[in-house]
Amino acid sequence: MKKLFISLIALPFLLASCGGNVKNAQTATESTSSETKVVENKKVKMILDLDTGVDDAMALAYALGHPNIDLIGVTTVFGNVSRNTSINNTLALLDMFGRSDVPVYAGSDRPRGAKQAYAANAIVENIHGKNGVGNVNIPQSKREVAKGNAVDFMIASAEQYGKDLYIVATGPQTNMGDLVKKEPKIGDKVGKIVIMGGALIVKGNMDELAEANIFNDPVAANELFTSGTPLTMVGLDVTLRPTLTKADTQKWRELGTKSGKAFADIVDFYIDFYLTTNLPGCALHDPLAVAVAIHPEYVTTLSLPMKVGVDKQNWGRTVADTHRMNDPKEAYVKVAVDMQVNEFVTDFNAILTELFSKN
Ligand SMILES: [Ca+2]
Repeated sequence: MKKLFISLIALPFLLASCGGNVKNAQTATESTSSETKVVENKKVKMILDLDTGVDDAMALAYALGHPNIDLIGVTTVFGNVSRNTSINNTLALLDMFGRSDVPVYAGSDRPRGAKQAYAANAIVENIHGKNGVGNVNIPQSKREVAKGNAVDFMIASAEQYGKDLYIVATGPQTNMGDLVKKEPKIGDKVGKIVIMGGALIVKGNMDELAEANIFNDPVAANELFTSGTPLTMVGLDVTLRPTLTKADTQKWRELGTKSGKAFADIVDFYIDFYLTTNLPGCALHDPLAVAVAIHPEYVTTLSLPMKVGVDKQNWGRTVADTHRMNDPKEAYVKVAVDMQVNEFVTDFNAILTELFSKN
């Protein structure tokens, strides 16, 4: 991977690691190993923007369990499920962890240009289950969705918390596109924006070019990527590398708690799908994006002027814009291209096990 990675560095001056700028590919690789113990040792406010399927559920659990994250709200979008199912799943999961204090806001229910609300198809249901949580029955919440919409909540939170606020979006980027249009300076106001989506140097998972979140609304993703908003893209280049097996979920089940048993069943459904691919277990797409917000040392990034294909041939392709390559100011998207797999998986398992042992 490292050899492949270094050979791909056509523009060394653009290379950066999340921990700070470095001068060339070799030092980038070295700096990754030297930064493995660097942790942002502060508690941050976080908003998650979710299309709550199985890996969003794991991302939510990771955020709730992480000692450095204060989850102040969840905004919802369509994707793995409809927007309304995303709301219901998020409310139910928050109840499961005794966190009915966390507000859940409605975001967009459809991609740009769609005439009707999005509904999941059979392919997505085969991955996440008809209900988005592996067809596992979890008690529905009696709580209502919060008043107000997702984007207004994000903007108000940015005003309130400023650089202490991190936004992590792990569904289609429709709400995020709306956000940068309504508040073009959002990137200057908040501490960090991280998204799960895209594929730079590996092929997509919808077709050769496109990753699913981006594929579901490339127009909105392109609005975000070309808005001048600094963000970190955590895509398939890294998210297919850490995996979870049924040996891991069995340990959750053996905790004997409600959440441990429920999550073991939910994630086993997801693992069953991945076992039909060439992976040994399920990928950890969304939780990795949350982890990278708090632990930038888990990934090495390339800073690039990114865009998203919106024409038929390039639908959903996340790629550097050759017309902006020579302007360093345009390289505001950090694309994760390498990662510390063991460090993340160990951290992820420790945090979820601790959370499940208490709920
Ligand atoms: Ca997701």
